[in-house]
Amino acid sequence: MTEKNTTFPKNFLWGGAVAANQCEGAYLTDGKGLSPVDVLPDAAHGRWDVLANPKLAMEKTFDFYPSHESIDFYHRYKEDLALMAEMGFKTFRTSICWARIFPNGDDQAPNEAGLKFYDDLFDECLKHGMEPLITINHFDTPIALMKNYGGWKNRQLIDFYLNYCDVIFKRYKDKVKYWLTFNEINMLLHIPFFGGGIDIVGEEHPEQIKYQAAHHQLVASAKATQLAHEINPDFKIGCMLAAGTTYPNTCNPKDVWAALEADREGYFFIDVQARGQYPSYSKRFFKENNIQLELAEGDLEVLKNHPVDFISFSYYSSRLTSADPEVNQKTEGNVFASLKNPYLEASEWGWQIDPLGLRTTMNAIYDRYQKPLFIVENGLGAVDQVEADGSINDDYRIDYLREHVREMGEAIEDGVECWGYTPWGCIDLVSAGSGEMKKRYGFIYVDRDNDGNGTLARSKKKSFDWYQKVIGSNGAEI
Ligand code: BGP
Repeated sequence: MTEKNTTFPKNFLWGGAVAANQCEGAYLTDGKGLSPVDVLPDAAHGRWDVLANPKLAMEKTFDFYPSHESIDFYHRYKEDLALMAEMGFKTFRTSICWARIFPNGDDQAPNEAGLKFYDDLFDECLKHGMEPLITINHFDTPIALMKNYGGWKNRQLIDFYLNYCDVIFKRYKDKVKYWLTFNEINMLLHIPFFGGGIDIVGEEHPEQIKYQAAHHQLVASAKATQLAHEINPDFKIGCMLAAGTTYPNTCNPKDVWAALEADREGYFFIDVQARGQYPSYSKRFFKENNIQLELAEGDLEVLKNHPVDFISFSYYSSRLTSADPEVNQKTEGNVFASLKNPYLEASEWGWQIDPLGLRTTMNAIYDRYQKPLFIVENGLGAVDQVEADGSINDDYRIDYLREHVREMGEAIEDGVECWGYTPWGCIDLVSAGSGEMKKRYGFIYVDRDNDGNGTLARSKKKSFDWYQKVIGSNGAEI
């Protein structure tokens, strides 16, 4: 089915997104240090146990580490970027792996081989006319910084991060314009090992530790924004939120209030990054939860003076909550607790599908901050079937994306300024949550299974042609 849709701005940045830690593989190549995913098994070998208790990763050797080879993007990126260019990508989102540049995080000098890899990668993007959109830290704080410093709960991480930023901003000054300081910064509260290289097991007051770590990241983000603008005033620096509006379970005012509070958990971060100060509600929240932030001199000033240029976010689903704890026990889906919404279908992994929720989320964020948006993740994780003739007919993925593109267009018609759209996992890669290969998001299929078998050959899915048409018509044909 082809429909007309003419709302997208002329220079709209259509593209796709991946992250170093989920696609590169080559986990010890060219002097790379260990990253969190390198010590995590897949779901079948206890991934969630390790995520909940990172000490297990330090003590135990697991049978299978999907990220060690992943889809070997490190060696195959030229072929992959050529396919993305064939789809017409205007932008390509990936991340720099911190441990490729500073293997221990606190090294005196950066690792030249790591820097060279990203030079080549960005050159290749530019050769194809794709603007690199780069996440500085995508669940990727070097393991050594966790072991030796306790991760982001330690204020020293701010300096290590800024040192890393200084090196990459200067090195890629003329190649990369769009930067995101931390992937899904609010995920720090839910998966502290991924979000901050933090182990909170056995801690007396985990909330205190998490919010202190959050403060360190927020200060690091503001200082990085300052540094970036000093190095190149044309740089555009964004924050990145795991977004998705929360609906109240009923029109009971208590449920409505619960939904507002649930959304504030994520907005908390963006309020600081976009408005430059801790939100008014944080004072009460900190008091009631007995959280006392340790601030250094100048912290509040730096937050105030260096807000981000734009707001990026991932959107997979809306959420549903209730004020009644008994009802809320029946949560399901993603790492974010959500009740089952009877009006929505769900993916095989229980992620509820809500295209209109994207329009609502875009409007809510834009109304709140009045800064340009960038949708840097969206998509459907599904099991794909390769037919005897090699074709992959992922109509379910096309349906998902079509409806989301349609609603994104509606939001733009509503007046929301949106710079671009990069669906997640544009090429199949290792899932962050489950560590599996079988949860696929791509337009490009990769021949590799959950056990690490397969040739790693790439092939086009049906959605490849669909997305090519969407980009070619600037969203007019969906
Ligand atoms: C986001 C992450 C990504 C990505 C995506 C899909 O939270 O930023 O890294 O993986 O979710 O999640 P999953 O891989 O668990 O399906």
